[in-house]
Amino acid sequence: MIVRIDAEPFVFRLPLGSTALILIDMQKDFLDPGGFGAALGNDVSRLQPAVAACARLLAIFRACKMPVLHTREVHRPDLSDCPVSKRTRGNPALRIGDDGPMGRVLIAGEPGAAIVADCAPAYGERVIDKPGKGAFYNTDLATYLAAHQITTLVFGGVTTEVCVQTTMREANDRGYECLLVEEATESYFPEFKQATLAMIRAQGAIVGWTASLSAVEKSLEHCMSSSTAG
Ligand code: C5J
Repeated sequence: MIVRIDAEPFVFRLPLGSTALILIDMQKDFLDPGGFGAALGNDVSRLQPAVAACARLLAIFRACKMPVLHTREVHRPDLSDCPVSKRTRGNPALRIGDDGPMGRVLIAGEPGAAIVADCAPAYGERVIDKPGKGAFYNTDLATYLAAHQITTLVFGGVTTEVCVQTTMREANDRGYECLLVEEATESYFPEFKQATLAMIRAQGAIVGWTASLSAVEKSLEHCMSSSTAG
């Protein structure tokens, strides 16, 4: 069954049986004070609105019994998967792998690398650890999606113009139909968020679609109530 969502630049067709939600990097290291985002000089409070919206998307997809994936931008403790260029770029207060208030920055297993409580993965939901900005680079995401016959991805997460946009472009190039939920993504730079939304849907959805959370909710209402009934 195909559900139609009121989206930009035109209606998004969401096949119920082959769509997954993918939440990008809803990690303490980006959202909380003391992490990587803050070390780069950003005001992390700007990302907070995405938490409630992503939590709502999670509730919708779980109620519809549709697959949910989460990504985390993390590196191995020995940093063997972190290019020197990534670690040494710029002049952050803390570099990847340094000890910070939430443990070693962007290192797998450290407190800061965890997904924030309101968006925490539920049992059975796939978590993709990724060393890059894009979730397809050096991960088994493509294999997982192919094995589960997923053709369509609904996106939320942070930050809009970095890991969300990079992953959406990677997915688009691989033939996935991609929808970004506007309230479920945030940037440290509001103007970058708006520019990214515009870029994605420009030229007849050259990268994908965007839609409001309420439009997604409205279109999936029926499936939520029929999945939870009885
Ligand atoms: C960044 C991300 N901004 N998840 N990562 O470095 O967007």
